[in-house]
Amino acid sequence: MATNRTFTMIKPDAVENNYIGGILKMINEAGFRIVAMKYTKLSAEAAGKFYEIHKERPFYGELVNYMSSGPIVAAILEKENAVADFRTLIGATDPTKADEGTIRKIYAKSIAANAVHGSDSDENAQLEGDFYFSKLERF
Ligand code: IDP
Ligand code: MG
Repeated sequence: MATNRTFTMIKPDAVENNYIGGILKMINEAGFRIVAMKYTKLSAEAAGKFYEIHKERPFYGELVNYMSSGPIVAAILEKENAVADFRTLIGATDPTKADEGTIRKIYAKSIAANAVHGSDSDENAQLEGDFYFSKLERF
């Protein structure tokens, strides 16, 4: 059954390019409510742990380096059908293949530096939210 929450990160390239405001505006205008949010930076160790499911993929090292290269914004978002609707809002992993009007089409630089993360399942949304936020940090 679909839950009503997903997890996102605004990635280092988008933070560096001052796109936090633009991306949050798109998220709010698409009807997502912010449940939890923080501006933080992943250590290489934490990024490695967060992306452990991709450990065997050829780009894992590059991904861990990149995700620990600068600050990010992490957030839990709420909306009906949150996981699927957020994946639609962000667009394809590769911004050259992302639909017009999606966050990645507008803000992403490359397949690696692709502006935002979005959970791919309810189960991962729960795990990823728990990675960053305690119960007291959710509203
Ligand atoms: P997703 O973020 O659209 O769910 P995943 O396949 O889960 O895409 O990959 C996780 C992240 O790994 C991507 O968002 C991107 O930053 C990075 N990534 C995916 N494929 C490649 C690639 O072919 N080269 C470099 N980085 C990649
Ligand atoms: Mg993914």
